[in-house]
Amino acid sequence: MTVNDKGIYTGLLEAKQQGEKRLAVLFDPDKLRLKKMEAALELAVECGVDYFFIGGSLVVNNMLDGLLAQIRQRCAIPLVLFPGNSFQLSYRADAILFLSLISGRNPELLIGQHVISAPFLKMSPLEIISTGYILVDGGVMTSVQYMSNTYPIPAHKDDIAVCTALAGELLGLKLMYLDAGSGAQTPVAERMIEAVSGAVSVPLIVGGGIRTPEKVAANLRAGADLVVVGSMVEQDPAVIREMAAAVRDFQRV
Ligand code: 1GP
Repeated sequence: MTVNDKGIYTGLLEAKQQGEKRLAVLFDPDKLRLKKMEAALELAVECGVDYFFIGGSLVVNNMLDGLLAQIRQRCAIPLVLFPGNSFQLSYRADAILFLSLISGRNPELLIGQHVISAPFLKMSPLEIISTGYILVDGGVMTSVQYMSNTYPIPAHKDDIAVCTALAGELLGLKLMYLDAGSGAQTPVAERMIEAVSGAVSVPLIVGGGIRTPEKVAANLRAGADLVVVGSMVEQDPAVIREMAAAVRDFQRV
């Protein structure tokens, strides 16, 4: 639906300017079951999913390259790395969200891992999209919270989220990702999405704990430009249909 010769980021910027919304499905290589992945790929193509995000907090198995190759064989949906650490890199993707965990104060995830991966990325054909990653409390200890050793922003502290996103934008980060973490009990509230999207002009990604098409639509109304769904698709790939319909219906309104 959105493969853009000018690149993924330009595609996102143009979509934002035109008020178009995007949907990404997150595949965590550790959690994926082959049978479900095949169903998910088929539905993603059929329903016009815009991107696959690939990554996780651990990625303990050695599946990343294989997974990317498998998806690539079956469809042309852009593959965007969403790495939990500097081991989750591969030339087989199209782009990488070069994440800086700006809600946290762990220097490794603000700059340390970036230094380690910079030479690899500089040589790579990947499109590199610098992204401010803002972790918001999702009501439960998520893997990303534990693994990153950072405090998430409290769910009701919209002002902290806004100032964090603003600082990220002023530092030159090209995307903001508001995430309650995979499997969050409580997804990021619409009020916070609205506050952040009103404060920054870069495209806003929202994910973590999104379980219903209604929440997808509510996030888009609040100002999210791209919504990410992971766990629900892992449980039941059929949800792609209704999540994608929510994005499509939103564009029609
Ligand atoms: C996590 O935003 C993603 O970083 C997706 O979260 O797995 O809860 O959908 P879920």
